[in-house]
Amino acid sequence: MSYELLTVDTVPGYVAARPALARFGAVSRVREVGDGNLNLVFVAGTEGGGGLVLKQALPYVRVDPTWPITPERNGIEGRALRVHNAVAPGLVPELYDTDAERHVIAIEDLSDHRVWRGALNEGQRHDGVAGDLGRYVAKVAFGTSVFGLGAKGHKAALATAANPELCEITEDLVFTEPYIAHEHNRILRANEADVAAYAGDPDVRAAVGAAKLAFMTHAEALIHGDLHTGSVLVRDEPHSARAFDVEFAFYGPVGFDVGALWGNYVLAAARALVLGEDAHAAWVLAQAARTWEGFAEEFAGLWPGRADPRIIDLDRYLAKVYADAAPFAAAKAARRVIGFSSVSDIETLPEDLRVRAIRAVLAAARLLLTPDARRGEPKPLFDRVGQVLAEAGR
Ligand code: SR1
Ligand code: MG
Repeated sequence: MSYELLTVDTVPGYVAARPALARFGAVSRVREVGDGNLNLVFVAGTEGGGGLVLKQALPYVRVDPTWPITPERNGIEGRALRVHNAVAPGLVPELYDTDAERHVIAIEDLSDHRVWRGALNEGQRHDGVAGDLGRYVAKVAFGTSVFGLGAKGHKAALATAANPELCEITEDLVFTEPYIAHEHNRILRANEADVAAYAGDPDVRAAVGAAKLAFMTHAEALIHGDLHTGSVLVRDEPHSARAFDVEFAFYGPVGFDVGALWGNYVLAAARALVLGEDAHAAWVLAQAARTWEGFAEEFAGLWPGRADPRIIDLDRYLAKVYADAAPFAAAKAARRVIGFSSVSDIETLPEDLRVRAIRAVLAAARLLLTPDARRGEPKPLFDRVGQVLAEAGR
């Protein structure tokens, strides 16, 4: 290892030695709270009462140390977070410091928030979050794209934001491994036929293949790149929603961020339905329209006078994002019930309910991969998704 990893004991000295963090004063207490797949995360409280979070990249996957992964992703995250703060302030954590030698970023302490996935699993409703996230995606989509930056600005920004290693993880884990026999896949015996039917369907494979090509080639904006409900922090009083963990950020299709949210609403709804929480499932699925409305309204509001109408018509671009989002949602939901890195929505269910939830998610993914799902409005689409989930998850 060519750099020193932080520990709860070394964080106070580390913070004291960082000029950019001098305003926080002495660190008096430290907790390691990382629960994701990749990084160390420390919450540091100070004597003055303020706090900050240090996120350090490990040079391997935290949940599988035999799997090397570049720590340079930390610098990529810092650069993306700086940009996202500029275009979408208040919707992401503030960035205080970046350390390219130790692969650490220091960001705002949002300990008074909680991870949205956990709240959804408990049946909690945080109204307004889905719309905020749509607005976040729109601000980033506009502000980092050819629409907000112009042709040369877009090309210059694109040249500074390559993230090939983390893109490769997504290309493999989301778009490839669930559709082949792979050691990462974890499939319950009772779901083997469901997965085989889904992954072996030529229409499914063609649609997922087309989505993968779009992910790899549509360099529209500096998207979040991993916008699942575990990458969102929420707070009720006062209301707040923040997207975090932007280490997968790259110039990609805007519909991938919308689709990631939609796919995770499908997972949350499948959980609720097999638990008999029908009203919660309906609320969760209604968030797909809230996200889309937030996105479309914010994007349309940014458009007049700023985007060059000779490039593309607004409605056509919104239709393009929508058409991309549906198959991305399918791929993002399906990967969580077949391949590496499942989610607590599904994993914490008793096995008999997990089998039904997985079957339901795959049925919903099939629907989202159909040509009809790529046009229209989210309300009828996600009403139909709810019906399919309920029927398949019986
Ligand atoms: C090896 S990384 C596995 C997953 O964790 C991240 O949250 C991304 O979703 C990635 O696919
Ligand atoms: Mg993450």
